[in-house]
Amino acid sequence: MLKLYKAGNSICSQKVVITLHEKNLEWETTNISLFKNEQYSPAYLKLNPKGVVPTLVNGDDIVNESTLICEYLDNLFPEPALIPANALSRTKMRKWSKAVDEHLFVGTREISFSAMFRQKLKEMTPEQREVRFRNVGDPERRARYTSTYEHGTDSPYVFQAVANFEKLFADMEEILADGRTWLVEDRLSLGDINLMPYVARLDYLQLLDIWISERPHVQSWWQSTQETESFRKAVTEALSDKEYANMKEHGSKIREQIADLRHSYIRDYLS
Ligand SMILES: N[C@@H](CCC(=O)N[C@@H](CS)C(=O)NCC(=O)O)C(=O)O
Repeated sequence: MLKLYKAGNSICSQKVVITLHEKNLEWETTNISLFKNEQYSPAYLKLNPKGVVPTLVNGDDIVNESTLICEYLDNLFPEPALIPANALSRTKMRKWSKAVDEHLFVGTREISFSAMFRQKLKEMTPEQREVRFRNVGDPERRARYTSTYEHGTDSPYVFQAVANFEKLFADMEEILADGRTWLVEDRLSLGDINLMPYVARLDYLQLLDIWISERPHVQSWWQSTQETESFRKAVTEALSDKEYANMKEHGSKIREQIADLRHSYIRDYLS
Protein backbone atom coordinates (compact mmCIF):
# COMPACT_ATOMS: atom_id res chain seq x y z
CA MET A 1 0.00 0.00 0.00
CA LEU A 2 1.28 3.47 -0.87
CA LYS A 3 1.99 5.59 2.18
CA LEU A 4 1.95 9.38 2.02
CA TYR A 5 3.46 11.59 4.71
CA LYS A 6 1.83 14.97 4.42
CA ALA A 7 0.78 18.02 6.39
CA GLY A 8 -2.64 19.66 6.58
CA ASN A 9 -2.99 22.61 4.18
CA SER A 10 0.44 21.94 2.68
CA ILE A 11 0.61 23.12 -0.92
CA CYS A 12 3.29 20.57 -1.87
CA SER A 13 1.28 17.72 -0.40
CA GLN A 14 -1.88 18.82 -2.23
CA LYS A 15 -0.30 18.27 -5.68
CA VAL A 16 0.47 14.69 -4.77
CA VAL A 17 -3.03 14.07 -3.42
CA ILE A 18 -4.57 15.48 -6.63
CA THR A 19 -2.38 13.05 -8.61
CA LEU A 20 -3.35 10.10 -6.39
CA HIS A 21 -7.04 10.91 -6.96
CA GLU A 22 -6.53 11.33 -10.71
CA LYS A 23 -5.03 7.85 -10.79
CA ASN A 24 -7.83 6.43 -8.62
CA LEU A 25 -5.29 4.94 -6.24
CA GLU A 26 -5.62 3.88 -2.64
CA TRP A 27 -3.11 5.07 -0.08
CA GLU A 28 -2.53 5.54 3.64
CA THR A 29 -1.83 8.96 5.09
CA THR A 30 0.38 9.94 8.00
CA ASN A 31 0.02 13.54 9.07
CA ILE A 32 3.14 15.41 10.12
CA SER A 33 2.50 18.51 12.22
CA LEU A 34 4.91 21.18 10.96
CA PHE A 35 4.19 23.57 13.83
CA LYS A 36 5.06 20.84 16.33
CA ASN A 37 8.32 20.29 14.39
CA GLU A 38 7.42 16.64 13.76
CA GLN A 39 9.21 16.93 10.40
CA TYR A 40 12.48 17.05 12.35
CA SER A 41 11.91 13.82 14.29
CA PRO A 42 14.82 11.40 13.71
CA ALA A 43 12.42 8.80 12.25
CA TYR A 44 11.00 11.23 9.69
CA LEU A 45 14.42 12.67 8.81
CA LYS A 46 15.45 9.17 7.76
CA LEU A 47 12.67 9.27 5.16
CA ASN A 48 13.14 12.91 4.21
CA PRO A 49 16.56 14.37 5.15
CA LYS A 50 15.41 17.92 4.35
CA GLY A 51 12.68 17.64 6.99
CA VAL A 52 9.85 18.61 4.67
CA VAL A 53 6.61 17.06 3.43
CA PRO A 54 5.49 15.26 1.36
CA THR A 55 7.21 11.90 1.27
CA LEU A 56 5.81 8.87 -0.53
CA VAL A 57 6.77 5.37 0.56
CA ASN A 58 6.00 2.43 -1.70
CA GLY A 59 7.51 -0.76 -0.31
CA ASP A 60 11.26 -0.10 -0.32
CA ASP A 61 10.91 3.02 -2.50
CA ILE A 62 11.15 6.30 -0.62
CA VAL A 63 10.39 9.29 -2.82
CA ASN A 64 10.87 12.95 -1.83
CA GLU A 65 10.04 16.17 -3.71
CA SER A 66 6.41 16.61 -4.70
CA THR A 67 7.11 17.12 -8.43
CA LEU A 68 9.16 13.93 -8.52
CA ILE A 69 6.55 12.02 -6.51
CA CYS A 70 3.89 12.98 -9.07
CA GLU A 71 6.15 11.85 -11.93
CA TYR A 72 6.97 8.61 -10.09
CA LEU A 73 3.25 7.91 -9.70
CA ASP A 74 2.64 8.60 -13.37
CA ASN A 75 5.46 6.25 -14.38
CA LEU A 76 4.19 3.51 -12.09
CA PHE A 77 0.49 3.93 -12.85
CA PRO A 78 0.35 5.22 -16.44
CA GLU A 79 -3.44 5.60 -16.72
CA PRO A 80 -4.72 8.21 -17.12
CA ALA A 81 -1.48 9.66 -18.47
CA LEU A 82 -0.54 12.96 -16.84
CA ILE A 83 2.79 13.26 -18.66
CA PRO A 84 2.33 13.86 -22.41
CA ALA A 85 3.78 11.29 -24.80
CA ASN A 86 5.06 13.86 -27.29
CA ALA A 87 8.62 15.03 -26.55
CA LEU A 88 7.98 18.75 -26.98
CA SER A 89 4.74 18.63 -24.97
CA ARG A 90 6.60 16.81 -22.23
CA THR A 91 9.17 19.59 -22.17
CA LYS A 92 6.40 22.20 -22.04
CA MET A 93 4.80 20.36 -19.13
CA ARG A 94 8.13 20.32 -17.31
CA LYS A 95 8.54 24.05 -17.88
CA TRP A 96 5.49 24.70 -15.67
CA SER A 97 6.72 22.26 -13.01
CA LYS A 98 10.16 23.87 -13.14
CA ALA A 99 8.65 27.31 -12.51
CA VAL A 100 6.92 25.90 -9.42
CA ASP A 101 10.10 24.27 -8.12
CA GLU A 102 12.36 27.22 -8.89
CA HIS A 103 10.20 30.16 -7.78
CA LEU A 104 6.54 29.64 -7.17
CA PHE A 105 6.70 27.25 -4.24
CA VAL A 106 9.01 29.52 -2.24
CA GLY A 107 7.01 32.54 -3.42
CA THR A 108 3.74 31.06 -2.18
CA ARG A 109 5.41 30.10 1.07
CA GLU A 110 6.77 33.61 1.57
CA ILE A 111 3.37 35.20 0.85
CA SER A 112 1.65 32.66 3.15
CA PHE A 113 4.21 33.24 5.89
CA SER A 114 3.94 37.00 5.69
CA ALA A 115 0.13 36.67 5.88
CA MET A 116 -0.56 33.95 8.42
CA PHE A 117 2.17 31.47 9.37
CA ARG A 118 4.13 34.40 10.80
CA GLN A 119 1.48 34.61 13.50
CA LYS A 120 1.75 30.87 14.18
CA LEU A 121 5.53 31.17 14.47
CA LYS A 122 5.08 33.98 16.99
CA GLU A 123 3.01 31.59 19.08
CA MET A 124 5.86 29.03 19.22
CA THR A 125 8.37 29.06 22.07
CA PRO A 126 11.73 30.69 21.16
CA GLU A 127 13.33 27.22 21.34
CA GLN A 128 10.78 25.72 18.93
CA ARG A 129 11.21 28.68 16.58
CA GLU A 130 14.98 28.28 16.65
CA VAL A 131 14.65 24.61 15.60
CA ARG A 132 12.30 25.61 12.80
CA PHE A 133 14.60 28.40 11.58
CA ARG A 134 17.66 26.18 11.72
CA ASN A 135 15.97 24.11 9.03
CA VAL A 136 18.28 21.15 9.20
CA GLY A 137 21.25 23.24 8.18
CA ASP A 138 19.86 25.07 5.15
CA PRO A 139 21.05 28.73 5.26
CA GLU A 140 18.88 29.78 2.30
CA ARG A 141 15.70 28.57 3.97
CA ARG A 142 16.77 30.15 7.24
CA ALA A 143 17.30 33.52 5.55
CA ARG A 144 13.88 33.36 3.91
CA TYR A 145 12.02 32.30 7.07
CA THR A 146 13.76 34.93 9.18
CA SER A 147 13.12 37.66 6.64
CA THR A 148 9.37 37.01 6.28
CA TYR A 149 9.02 36.46 10.02
CA GLU A 150 10.71 39.77 10.84
CA HIS A 151 9.57 41.97 7.95
CA GLY A 152 6.31 40.46 6.68
CA THR A 153 5.37 41.90 3.29
CA ASP A 154 8.37 44.28 3.46
CA SER A 155 10.65 41.29 2.98
CA PRO A 156 12.43 41.39 -0.41
CA TYR A 157 11.43 37.74 -0.82
CA VAL A 158 7.76 38.77 -0.87
CA PHE A 159 8.47 41.34 -3.58
CA GLN A 160 10.26 38.63 -5.57
CA ALA A 161 7.26 36.33 -5.09
CA VAL A 162 4.85 38.98 -6.37
CA ALA A 163 7.06 39.49 -9.44
CA ASN A 164 7.27 35.76 -10.13
CA PHE A 165 3.49 35.39 -9.98
CA GLU A 166 3.13 38.33 -12.37
CA LYS A 167 5.39 36.51 -14.85
CA LEU A 168 3.54 33.22 -14.34
CA PHE A 169 0.09 34.65 -14.96
CA ALA A 170 1.30 36.60 -18.01
CA ASP A 171 2.71 33.35 -19.45
CA MET A 172 -0.46 31.41 -18.64
CA GLU A 173 -2.70 34.06 -20.22
CA GLU A 174 -0.65 33.92 -23.41
CA ILE A 175 -0.73 30.13 -23.68
CA LEU A 176 -4.42 29.85 -22.86
CA ALA A 177 -5.42 32.66 -25.25
CA ASP A 178 -6.28 30.16 -28.03
CA GLY A 179 -9.22 28.99 -25.93
CA ARG A 180 -7.78 25.74 -24.61
CA THR A 181 -8.78 24.53 -21.15
CA TRP A 182 -5.42 23.14 -20.00
CA LEU A 183 -1.86 24.31 -20.44
CA VAL A 184 -0.33 21.46 -22.46
CA GLU A 185 -2.01 19.83 -25.48
CA ASP A 186 -5.32 20.91 -23.96
CA ARG A 187 -5.30 17.81 -21.73
CA LEU A 188 -4.90 17.81 -17.99
CA SER A 189 -1.23 17.20 -17.20
CA LEU A 190 1.17 17.48 -14.30
CA GLY A 191 1.89 20.99 -15.60
CA ASP A 192 -1.61 22.04 -14.48
CA ILE A 193 -1.68 19.87 -11.36
CA ASN A 194 1.63 21.31 -10.18
CA LEU A 195 0.21 24.83 -10.34
CA MET A 196 -3.25 24.21 -8.88
CA PRO A 197 -2.50 24.38 -5.13
CA TYR A 198 -0.43 27.53 -5.52
CA VAL A 199 -3.11 29.39 -7.42
CA ALA A 200 -5.70 28.07 -4.95
CA ARG A 201 -3.69 29.36 -1.99
CA LEU A 202 -3.63 32.86 -3.48
CA ASP A 203 -7.38 32.67 -3.97
CA TYR A 204 -8.04 31.48 -0.42
CA LEU A 205 -5.86 34.33 0.86
CA GLN A 206 -8.14 36.70 -1.12
CA LEU A 207 -5.20 37.77 -3.29
CA LEU A 208 -5.62 35.98 -6.61
CA ASP A 209 -7.67 38.67 -8.34
CA ILE A 210 -4.81 41.13 -7.83
CA TRP A 211 -3.05 39.30 -10.66
CA ILE A 212 -5.88 37.80 -12.69
CA SER A 213 -8.80 40.26 -12.64
CA GLU A 214 -7.83 41.34 -16.16
CA ARG A 215 -6.73 37.90 -17.35
CA PRO A 216 -9.91 36.11 -18.54
CA HIS A 217 -8.09 33.01 -19.77
CA VAL A 218 -6.42 32.40 -16.43
CA GLN A 219 -9.80 32.94 -14.78
CA SER A 220 -11.27 30.19 -17.00
CA TRP A 221 -8.36 27.88 -16.13
CA TRP A 222 -9.01 28.50 -12.43
CA GLN A 223 -12.73 27.81 -12.95
CA SER A 224 -11.93 24.50 -14.72
CA THR A 225 -9.55 23.60 -11.92
CA GLN A 226 -12.25 24.12 -9.30
CA GLU A 227 -14.61 21.90 -11.31
CA THR A 228 -12.08 19.06 -11.49
CA GLU A 229 -13.04 16.19 -9.19
CA SER A 230 -9.50 15.34 -8.09
CA PHE A 231 -8.87 18.98 -7.12
CA ARG A 232 -12.16 19.16 -5.22
CA LYS A 233 -11.35 16.01 -3.25
CA ALA A 234 -7.71 16.89 -2.58
CA VAL A 235 -8.08 20.58 -1.85
CA THR A 236 -11.54 22.15 -1.73
CA GLU A 237 -13.21 19.43 0.34
CA ALA A 238 -10.10 18.56 2.36
CA LEU A 239 -9.69 21.98 3.95
CA SER A 240 -11.63 22.73 7.11
CA ASP A 241 -13.85 25.77 7.66
CA LYS A 242 -11.29 26.95 10.18
CA GLU A 243 -8.48 26.75 7.61
CA TYR A 244 -10.53 28.69 5.06
CA ALA A 245 -11.44 31.32 7.66
CA ASN A 246 -7.83 31.63 8.77
CA MET A 247 -6.53 32.15 5.23
CA LYS A 248 -9.27 34.68 4.50
CA GLU A 249 -8.70 36.65 7.67
CA HIS A 250 -4.91 36.86 7.42
CA GLY A 251 -4.69 37.21 3.65
CA SER A 252 -7.15 40.12 3.61
CA LYS A 253 -4.85 42.03 5.93
CA ILE A 254 -1.96 42.04 3.45
CA ARG A 255 -4.07 42.62 0.33
CA GLU A 256 -3.28 46.28 -0.01
CA GLN A 257 0.47 45.74 0.44
CA ILE A 258 0.53 42.92 -2.13
CA ALA A 259 -1.39 45.05 -4.66
CA ASP A 260 1.09 47.90 -4.06
CA LEU A 261 4.06 45.56 -4.55
CA ARG A 262 2.61 44.43 -7.87
CA HIS A 263 2.13 48.02 -9.00
CA SER A 264 5.72 48.86 -8.05
CA TYR A 265 6.99 45.83 -9.93
CA ILE A 266 5.07 46.72 -13.10
CA ARG A 267 6.09 50.38 -12.83
CA ASP A 268 9.78 49.77 -12.10
CA TYR A 269 10.48 46.66 -14.15
CA LEU A 270 7.93 46.31 -16.95
CA SER A 271 7.10 49.78 -18.21
N1 LIG B 1 10.49 21.17 -2.98
C1 LIG B 1 9.83 20.46 -1.93
C2 LIG B 1 9.39 21.44 -0.86
C3 LIG B 1 8.82 20.73 0.34
C4 LIG B 1 8.45 21.72 1.46
O1 LIG B 1 9.18 22.66 1.76
N2 LIG B 1 7.30 21.44 2.08
C5 LIG B 1 6.81 22.30 3.13
C6 LIG B 1 5.29 22.20 3.23
S1 LIG B 1 4.48 22.67 1.73
C7 LIG B 1 7.41 21.83 4.44
O2 LIG B 1 7.45 20.66 4.71
N3 LIG B 1 7.89 22.74 5.26
C8 LIG B 1 8.48 22.36 6.50
C9 LIG B 1 8.97 23.52 7.27
O3 LIG B 1 8.62 24.63 6.88
O4 LIG B 1 9.67 23.33 8.25
C10 LIG B 1 8.64 19.67 -2.50
O5 LIG B 1 8.02 20.15 -3.46
O6 LIG B 1 8.36 18.57 -2.00
